Amino acid sequence: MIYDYLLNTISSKGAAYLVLLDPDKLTENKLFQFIRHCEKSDVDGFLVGGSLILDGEFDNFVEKVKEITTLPVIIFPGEVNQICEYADALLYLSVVSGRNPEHLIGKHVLAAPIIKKKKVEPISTGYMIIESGSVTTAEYISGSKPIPRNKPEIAAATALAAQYLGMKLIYLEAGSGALNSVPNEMVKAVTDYCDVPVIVGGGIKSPQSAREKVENGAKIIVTGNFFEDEANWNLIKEFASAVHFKQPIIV
Ligand code: 1GP
Repeated sequence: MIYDYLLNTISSKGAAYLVLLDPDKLTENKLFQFIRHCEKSDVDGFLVGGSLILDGEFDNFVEKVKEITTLPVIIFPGEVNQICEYADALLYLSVVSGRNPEHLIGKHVLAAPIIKKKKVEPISTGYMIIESGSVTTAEYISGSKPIPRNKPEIAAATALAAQYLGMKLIYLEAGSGALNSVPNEMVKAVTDYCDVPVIVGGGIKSPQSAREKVENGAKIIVTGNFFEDEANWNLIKEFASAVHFKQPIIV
């Protein structure tokens, strides 16, 4: 089970590091090289998906990723059509920061029979969109208001509600390519207040910033955009080391 794999990784390395693969931006050749780079750099797994994918070949993309790597591939779905049998698991996201019923139950009803048929492990996740300086794709597409970034108490109460509803992960999302990542104080407020592992992603652009999230209690860090620029690939290892605070840094 991928959920257990994540818990074990958190317990052995301190926190887990996942890289988001964007089907729209990675050509086949680049995908192969990038995944090899991530494997060598101690990345713990991949997320695939997003709020808006222009390329319709989602299933093919996931299949290709699985052919290249033995690391877990987890769907991070933006829509019901992003469910396929090649993935190991899927974040079964509820946008608990918003009040749009489609993203609280509507899409789930449509997705559930497909998930069962395709035998993908669903991991129930309370998805919280946090204001990050400008309107993000996640916010726009989900048709919901983000949590104000200066209101850590709202974030903490929302996360606890998600935990009490039985969700197994909380995802604090600033949005892909966000100007500002989720504030450290908010990460701390949420992780102090609830017991389920907290993922932090969106706008994390340095190993230092990743480390700060982990120091404030985040258990899984996600980066995506930063590695769109190939010149940044040599920093993947530094990101992984910053996240894996229980492991000695090997240069
Ligand atoms: C988006 O949290 C992820 O859902 C990653 O965001 O692309 O900004 O790293 P970035």
